[in-house]
Amino acid sequence: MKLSPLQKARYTYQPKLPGMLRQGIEEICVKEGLPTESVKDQEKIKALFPNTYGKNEITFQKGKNTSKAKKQVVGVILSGGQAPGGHNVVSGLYDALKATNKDNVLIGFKGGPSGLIEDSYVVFDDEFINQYRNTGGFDIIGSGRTKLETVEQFKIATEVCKKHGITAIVIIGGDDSNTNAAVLAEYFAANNTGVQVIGCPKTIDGDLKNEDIECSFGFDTATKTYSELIGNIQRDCNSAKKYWHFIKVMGRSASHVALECALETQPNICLISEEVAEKKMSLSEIANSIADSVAARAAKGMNYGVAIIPEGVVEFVPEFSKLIAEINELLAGAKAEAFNKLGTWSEKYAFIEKGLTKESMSVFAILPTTIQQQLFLERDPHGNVQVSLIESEKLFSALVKNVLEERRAKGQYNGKFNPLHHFFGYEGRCAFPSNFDADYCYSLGYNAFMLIQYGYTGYLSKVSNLSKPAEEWVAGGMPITKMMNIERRHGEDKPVIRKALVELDGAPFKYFEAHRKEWAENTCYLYPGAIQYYGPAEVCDLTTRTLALEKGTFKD
Ligand code: FBP
Repeated sequence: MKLSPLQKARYTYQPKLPGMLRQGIEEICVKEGLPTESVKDQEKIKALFPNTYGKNEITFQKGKNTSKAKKQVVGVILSGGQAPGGHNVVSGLYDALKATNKDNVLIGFKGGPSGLIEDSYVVFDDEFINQYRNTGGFDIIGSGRTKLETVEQFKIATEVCKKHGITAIVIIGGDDSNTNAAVLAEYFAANNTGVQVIGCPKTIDGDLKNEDIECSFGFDTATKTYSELIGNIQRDCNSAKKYWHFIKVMGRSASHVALECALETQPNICLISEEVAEKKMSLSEIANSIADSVAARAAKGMNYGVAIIPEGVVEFVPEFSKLIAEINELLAGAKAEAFNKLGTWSEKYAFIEKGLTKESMSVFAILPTTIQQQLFLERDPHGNVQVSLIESEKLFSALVKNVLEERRAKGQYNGKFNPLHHFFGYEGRCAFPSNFDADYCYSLGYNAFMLIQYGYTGYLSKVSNLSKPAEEWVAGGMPITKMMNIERRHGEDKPVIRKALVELDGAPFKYFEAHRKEWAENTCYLYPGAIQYYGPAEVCDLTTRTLALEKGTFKD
C-alpha cells in the first residue's frame, strides 16, 4: 500500500494519555465519587433503568489495580456520521485491552450498529490496527445509522454476544447512539447476560456536551478544517475584493460548528440558529441584518465579505417551520399523487397557493424559485420536506439581494453584490485528527477499557479538564442515565440524552455578540491556516476557542 508522507508520520505519533493513565495498567485504580441523579425527570428515568440508574461517578487515579483478572472479549461499534479520531478510540481501546492481557480480544462490528445484529465483524490484531492509528475516517470498520432500540434487536445482540463470548460492547456515537447504549446496558443487566456497555461521545456537531462531557470528539478537527477553508476564502476575498461568500457549515440543528468557526476566523456575518429561534426572527429580518453589513461595507468601498450560515438555521425561523409543516400536510397521503401529476411549475404553484394559509404563502412567495421547487422535490420516505437539504446559503444570498435592490431603488444603497456559495461538511469529517482529537480519542478508548475491566456498565467514557495540557486531563466515567431526561419523540415520551444547543448566555456566544458589529462593518479576518501536527504545543495542541472560553482559559 502506498502512503502519503503525513500518513507515514502519523502512524508513529504516540497519543498523549491523561497523566493518571500513564503509569501502566497495573497502577490504575478507581476512586468512587457520589451517586448520580438524572438531570431531570428522576423518578421516570429511575423506573426505566432500575439496574443502571443512580450509579456513582468515578475517576481513575494512580494506585494498585484491583480489577478482577478475567479474559475480556470486547465488541466495538462506530455509529452515525464520521468524526475525526474514531480510529484512535479503537486503537486506545485495543492497546489497553492487550496491555491488560494479551489473550483479550477486540472485535469490530462492521457498518455501524447493524453489524452487531447481522454478526458482521472483524477481529483486530496489531497489523490491522496499526494501519489506522491517528488517521481520520471510520473506514476501519465502517459506520451506519441503524438504531439499536428494539427488544427484538437486543435479543439478537444477546445471541451474537453469547456466540463470541463477548463481555462488553463499546458504542462510539452521538446523543442518540449513547441513549441507545444506556437502554442496551439496562437490557443486558436486567437479563443477566453479563455483557457490559460503555459509550464514547462522538460528533462533529458538538451538541453532545454537558457538565460532565466537555466536548464530543471530532468537533476540534472538523471546525479547524472548516476554519482553515473559511480563512483561505477570507484571504481571497480580501485580495480580489469582489465577492460576498455565503458559507453553509454542517452541524445539524445546533450552531456550535458555525460559532466556533466564527470565533476562529472573525467573518463579517455568522448566523446562530438558537438566537434566531430565541428572537423569533423572520426571514426578512435576517436578510435585512445581513444587508446592513453589506451596505455598511459597501459605503466604505468594500463590496465583499463572508457570511457563515449554520446548516439547520431555517428550521429555527418560526414562519419557515410553519410553512414546512403546512407543506407536509398539503402533500400528505394521496394528495402528493395529485400534485405530482401536475405538469408545469405554474400549475403546481397554483395548487400550492390554494393549499397554504395566507401567512405561509407570503413566506413561500419571497423564496427564490429554486428553493421553492426544492421544497417539493426533496422529500424523505415519509413524504416530509428534508429541511437539511435546503440550500440555505443560496436562500439567504437571494433574499439579501432582493433587500439590496429595494434599497437601491430608494437610493439607500449604491454598492455591488456578487455572491458565491459554499457548503463545508464532508470536507472536515474525515480529516487527520488534530493532536487534540488524536489524544482525546485515544484516551477515551483506553479509558473505556478501564471502565470495562473494573466492571462498569451503562457508563460514558469521560475525559475532562480538556482545556489544560493532556498531562492534567482527568479520566473516569459517568452513568449515561445522569445525562437523561424525558422528551417527546415521534408522539411518545422517551428517555434521551439532552441535546446541547448553543447557550445564548454562554461565554462563546457572549464573546461573539460583543465583537460581531465590529466584524460586520470592518475587515477583522483571522487566518487560522492548516492544522499543525508537528511543532510547538501552542500551535499544535490548542483546542477550540469554544472550550477555552467556556473554561475561562481563552487569551485574546
Ligand atoms: P452525527 O450526529 O451522527 O455525528 O452526524 C453529524 C453530521 O455530520 C451532521 O453534521 C450532518 O447533518 C449529518 O451528519 C449528515 O449526515 P449524512 O452523513 O448521513 O449525510
